[in-house]
Amino acid sequence: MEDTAPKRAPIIFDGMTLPPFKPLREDAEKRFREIRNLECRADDVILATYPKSGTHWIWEVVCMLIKGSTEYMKEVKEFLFLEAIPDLGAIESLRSPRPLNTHLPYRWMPKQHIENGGKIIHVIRNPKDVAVSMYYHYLTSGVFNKDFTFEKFLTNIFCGPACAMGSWYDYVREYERAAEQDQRGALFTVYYENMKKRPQEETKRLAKFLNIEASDKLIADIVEKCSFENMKVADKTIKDQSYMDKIIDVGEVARSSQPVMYRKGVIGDWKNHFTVALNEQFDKDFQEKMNNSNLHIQFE
Ligand code: PPS
Repeated sequence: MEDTAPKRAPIIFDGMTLPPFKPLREDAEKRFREIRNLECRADDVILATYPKSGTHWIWEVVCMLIKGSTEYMKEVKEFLFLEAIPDLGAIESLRSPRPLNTHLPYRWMPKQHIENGGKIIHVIRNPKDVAVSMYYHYLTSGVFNKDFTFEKFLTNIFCGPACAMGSWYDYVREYERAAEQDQRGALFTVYYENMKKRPQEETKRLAKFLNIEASDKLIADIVEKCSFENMKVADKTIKDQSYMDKIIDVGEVARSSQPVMYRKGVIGDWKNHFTVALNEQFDKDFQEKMNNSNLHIQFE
């Protein structure tokens, strides 16, 4: 059964359009300030991602590394998603280290976490695949009508303030600057594409960054458990999806038979959606905006 979600006004704050989680719907500025002023522990780990960059994937990997076990978290990733947690004070009762996650830009990251030199993992995915993934997310959750084309999305929404969390460029460049200024090695960058191509090696790098001793067997088992196919099944069979009803109003998202989160999980699906003209225009824009960037964005 498919339905179309009733249209509600977008939530806009600090030049960004925000996902419709209840705390943001109620008072976005209040939640942003609560996050900025969050009481942090020295060993908190914060996963920071632009939407559709592989947050669910890397969060599960990080959780398994922290636990030293390949058991899936029963909780959905949103259970520790700073923007969505109904009462942020609830995380005080959690055991350390806490694998928190957020889509907030660096300027809104918890001050205390930064002062502590607390660990931040920033996941980057190439913006063409992010755009495709986000387009389908909006389409399946009823934000767009079925006749809203990818071309319209790319030209009118993606990379502007109407896009979730604003422009991809602003987001990744802000984290890039923070990483360049980070003297303590607290900000770690993971590329979605590297994780796809060399999951073993990248998972080992993550373990090292987290100061976790992990055997090759544990790393291999985590890679297997966190493959796209296995996570897609776990999402349906293991995760407590009822939590989503606590953090998002039923009327905000449409029901759909299409998967919103575990759609394809590949590199390069953009090739099936960009026309030659769209691609040329995108590449031109990309060159200009990433002109002096040292990020290694991989489109295939
Ligand atoms: S969200 O809504 O912003 O939290 O989404 P996010 O989790 O950041 O990104 C969703 C995309 O990540 C893909 N995904 C994976 N790819 C590879 N391996 C694994 N295990 C995996 N898990 C999730 C997911 O399929 C979404 O990408 P698309 O291209 O839409 O399939």
